[in-house]
Amino acid sequence: FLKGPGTVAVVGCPFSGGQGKSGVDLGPNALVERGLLSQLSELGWNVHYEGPAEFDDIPYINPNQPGASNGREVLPDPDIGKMKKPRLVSAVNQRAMGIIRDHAMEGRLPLTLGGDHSLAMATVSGIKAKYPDACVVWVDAHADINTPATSDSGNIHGMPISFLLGLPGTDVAPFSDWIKPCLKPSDIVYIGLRDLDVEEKKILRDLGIKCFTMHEVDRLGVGEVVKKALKHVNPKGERPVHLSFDVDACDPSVAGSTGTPVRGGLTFREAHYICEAIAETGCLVGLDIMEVNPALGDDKSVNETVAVGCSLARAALGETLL
Ligand code: 5AB
Ligand code: MN
Ligand code: MN
Ligand code: MN
Repeated sequence: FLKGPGTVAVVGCPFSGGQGKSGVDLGPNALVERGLLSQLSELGWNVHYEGPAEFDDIPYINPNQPGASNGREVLPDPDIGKMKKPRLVSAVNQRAMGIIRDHAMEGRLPLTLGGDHSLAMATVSGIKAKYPDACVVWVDAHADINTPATSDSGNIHGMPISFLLGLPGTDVAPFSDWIKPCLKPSDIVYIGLRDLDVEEKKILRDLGIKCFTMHEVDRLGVGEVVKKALKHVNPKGERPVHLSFDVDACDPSVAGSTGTPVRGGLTFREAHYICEAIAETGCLVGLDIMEVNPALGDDKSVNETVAVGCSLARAALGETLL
């Protein structure tokens, strides 16, 4: 698979429908306007960018497009079970998946800019279509493994992993029209967890999914944690790696402008170290920078969070490699 700087396809996904706070749809443009594209060029990457993905024509009430949009008829999107905006989230992800899969098929490394983390349904499905053996490193304060039945909030950004694993209750239309369960529990490892729902803990235990919570980061140090995490999913260093980074993995003092901040997160260096260590493996085939919300927090927090989103992407794409 990919070695060294090749072509990175930046896929902006301005979408907030997987959760309740507006503004996370502004994340992709904020990262691009901060200079992400030229920063990646300077690292030696050939940067492919076609502007943000278009979701405005998707015919369901879209929190990013108040009222009817583009003169098109807008359909209602009532809850399915506890799931909020299920048709919209499914349609957006189905479209994003096609874009990401096609970039991967062309040999580009998709860098998806969220947008809320429901978009990982698209990113992981798209990467798995090209690299069936890919493993996933999920860096997040949360496990995002609720099923439609276990979720308290109904927010689909807390559920993408359950769909990718095909857990009970996820074989439901419209998602089942396009998502194939493509992950096994042994294909994923978590780093940074510290805010899990009771039912999520039970799922993680029952499936034996490897988790490095903040407790392990404290005990072992981030260096040892990443080493063990990579050894778990990629023992021979032969598997393609997809890194899904939710900026709320970082401490709120580092990345406060995000919808679900949780105290006690990764420091600036710990967060970057994880990305650097994955860059060092030479196995990275897909990258997500998710949940940057420039509408939350004061100017300082927004500036720092957007800057961290850019620097995490650079770190994962080899900024510190000699
Ligand atoms: B994020 C919570 N577990 O299901 C839920 O930010 C939070 O993508 C989910 O990690 C957080 O609503 C989703 C309480
Ligand atoms: Mn997340
Ligand atoms: Mn999170
Ligand atoms: Mn979040």
